[in-house]
Amino acid sequence: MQVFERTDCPFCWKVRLAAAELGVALNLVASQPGDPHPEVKRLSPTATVPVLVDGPLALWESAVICGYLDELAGGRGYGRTPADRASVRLLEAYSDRLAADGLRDAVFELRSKAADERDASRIEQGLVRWGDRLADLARRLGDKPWFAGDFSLADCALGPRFGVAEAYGIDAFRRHDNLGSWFERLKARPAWQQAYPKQFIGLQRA
Ligand SMILES: N[C@@H](CCC(=O)N[C@@H](CS)C(=O)NCC(=O)O)C(=O)O
Repeated sequence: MQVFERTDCPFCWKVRLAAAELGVALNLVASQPGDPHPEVKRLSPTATVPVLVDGPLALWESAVICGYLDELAGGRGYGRTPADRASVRLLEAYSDRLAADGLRDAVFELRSKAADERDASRIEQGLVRWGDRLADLARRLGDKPWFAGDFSLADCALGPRFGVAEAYGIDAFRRHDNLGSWFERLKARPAWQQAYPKQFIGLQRA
């Protein structure tokens, strides 16, 4: 199975982490930011990564890709009961949409501009949104070890958001003890090292 991807993209990172946790081997093909691989343009109507190719099948939404990998691996990654599975899918949607939206502006400024060119108010407003998401996520996690109780693909989805934040020095999540402990537990899993990005755009400037 081939996956066209960008090493720093949190959606791609989620797919790599899920695959590593599920024990599914992927053949990764690099696509460049802003200049997608020709196969990505051909196979994905959104021209976004990740794109998974398995024989005649081409999948271009990370949540659909994770669902496919989970089914290939036996279907336990999203939980056992229909209610568990729906809850994990909701947490994944939360990560893909709300957590992503909370973090995007601050990371964009930090990674693509020199320090003296950054829009401080955009960073500040972005961090306020991210802070609101963190408070909500801390409440959802509560005193559970993992977001859905047992380890699941919800943790694989949320982990890279925190990983990106950490890489760019946005460590506000540590103000919530439970989120900080959850993230350390996640980082201690062997799959985390296997899936970790090779580089982050513009990090030398951050
Ligand atoms: N909903 C999509 C979002 C994917 C997405 O936004 N990918 C970004 C990278 S993080 C992308 O491909 N941007 C265009 C580019 O890098 O050229 C998914 O879950 O797969």
